[in-house]
Amino acid sequence: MKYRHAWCTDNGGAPLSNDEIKRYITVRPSERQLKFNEMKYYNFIHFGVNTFMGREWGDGTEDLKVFRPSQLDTDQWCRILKNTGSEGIIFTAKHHDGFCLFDTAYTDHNVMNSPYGKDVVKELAKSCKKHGMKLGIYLSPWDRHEKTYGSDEYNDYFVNQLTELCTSYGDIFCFWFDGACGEGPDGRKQKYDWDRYYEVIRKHQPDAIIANCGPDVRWIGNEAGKTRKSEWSVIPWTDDTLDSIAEKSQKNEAHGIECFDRTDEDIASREKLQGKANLVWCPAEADVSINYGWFWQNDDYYKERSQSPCRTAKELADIYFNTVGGNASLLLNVPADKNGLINPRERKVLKEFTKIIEDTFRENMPYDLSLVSPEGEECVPGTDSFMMQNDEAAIRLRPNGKFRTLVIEEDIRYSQRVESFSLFADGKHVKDCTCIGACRILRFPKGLDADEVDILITQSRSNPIIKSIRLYK
Ligand code: FUL
Repeated sequence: MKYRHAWCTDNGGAPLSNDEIKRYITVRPSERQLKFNEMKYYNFIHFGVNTFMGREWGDGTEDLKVFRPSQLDTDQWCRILKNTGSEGIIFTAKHHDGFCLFDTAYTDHNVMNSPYGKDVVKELAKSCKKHGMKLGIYLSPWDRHEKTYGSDEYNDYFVNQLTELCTSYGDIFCFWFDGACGEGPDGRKQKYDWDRYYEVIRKHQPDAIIANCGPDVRWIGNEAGKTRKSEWSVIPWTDDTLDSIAEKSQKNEAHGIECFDRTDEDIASREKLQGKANLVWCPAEADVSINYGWFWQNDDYYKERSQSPCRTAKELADIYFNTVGGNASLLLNVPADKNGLINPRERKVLKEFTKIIEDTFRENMPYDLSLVSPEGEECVPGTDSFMMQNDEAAIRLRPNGKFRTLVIEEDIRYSQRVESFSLFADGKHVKDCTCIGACRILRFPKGLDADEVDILITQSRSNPIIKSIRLYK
C-alpha cells in the first residue's frame, strides 16, 4: 500500500512549520508531571462523617461521636486497590464538612476527639508504604465548620493544615483541591489564596502534583469518566482558569456526577491556542466514582433515588479504556463503608473490573515495525522511541496474528504533536482517530486480523515522536 503524501506535505491542510505552531510544541511537561504521567490509574477514598450520616455533603454541625468505624483497616484498602492495578490513593483528609481525619493542632473538630481517636491519615500513610502505594491528600478548601472561613485568617488556617500534612506523613504524590466554594458557618464565602497554598506544597513536597484547582493536572470537566474526542495537554492558561474550574464544578449535594458540559469540548485545538500568550502543560484527569455518590451509602439510599449503587464492571472498564486510553489519567473513587472497610458490594465490582483489564492486557501480540514513505519504501527505526521523518507517511506493523487492542504512546517529553491519524488493515480503511498524547487505546472486540496494519499520520504539529506501540491478543 502506498500513500499519496508524507504526513508533512499534506498535513490535513494545516500549516506545519510556522513560528506559532513551533511555540505549541515547546510547551512540555515538568519532571514532576512526567513522573506523575507514569501513574495512569489511581484511587480516591472518600471517608468521613458523611459515611455515618448517610450524606454526600455534611453541613459542618456533625457531632464527632458519629465517627466510629468498628473495623477500620487501611491495609485492607491498600491490598484491595493495589490488586486492581492502582498505584496510589488520594484520601479525604477533610471534606466540605470540615471534619479532619488527621491529628491537627488547629481545630478540635478532628478524629482524635471522635470515638475512633486515631489519626487515619497516619494509618493510611503507613499502609501505603507497606503495600507500595503512593499517598495523596484531598483537603477541601471549602469548610462549613471552621469559624474563620470567609476571612484572611482562614487562609492561615488552611496553610497551617497543609503544612502539617506536608511534613508529618512522608511523601505525598498529590494534593487534590476541590473547586467547590460555598458559604461557611456564618454565610461568608472565602477568597482562596491559591498562590500561598501552592507555595507551601512546593516548599515541603516539591514532587507532589497539585491537581484539579492546581497547575499540574486539570479537571476533565465532568464526574462521569467522559473524555473529549481530543484531550490536549498543552492548554491556554488565563487569570480566570481557576475560577472557571470552580464555577463549573459540582454545585450541590445531588452531585452532577453524570453531567458533561460539552460546551467546552474544544479547549486547546490549534484554533484555541492561536495567539494565546500563556500556554502551559496541564494534562486531563478524570475523577469518577464506582458508586453514584462519593461517600459510601447503603442500598436503601440508592433505592430511594432509583439508582443502582454501583457502576457495572463493564462500565468501569469502558471508563478505563476511554480515559487512560484517551490521554487522561483515571482517578476512581472507592469509598470505605461504616465499618471502615471496602465493602463486599464494591469489592465484587472491582474484582470483575480487574479481570476485564487484566484479560485485555494479558498477552502481547508480537509484530515487526517499519516506517513507510509515500513511494512504499520501508525502513526500520533504530530505537524504540522514534521520530518520523518528513518523507515518512505511515507506521507499518506486521503482527504475528489477530489482536484486539492497540496501545500507542507519544513521547511526551517532546510535547503532544499528533493531531489525527487513520488506521488501515491490509490497505482497507479501519478508522480515523484524533490525537494520541500520553496514551491512546484502540479496541477491536472481534479482533483485527491483518498482515499489515498501517497507522497513517494525517495531521501533526511537528514530526511525530512515538514512544511505544503495543498490541494485545
Ligand atoms: C466534588 C465534591 O463536592 C464531592 O463531594 C467530591 O469530593 C468530588 C470529588 O468533588 O466537587
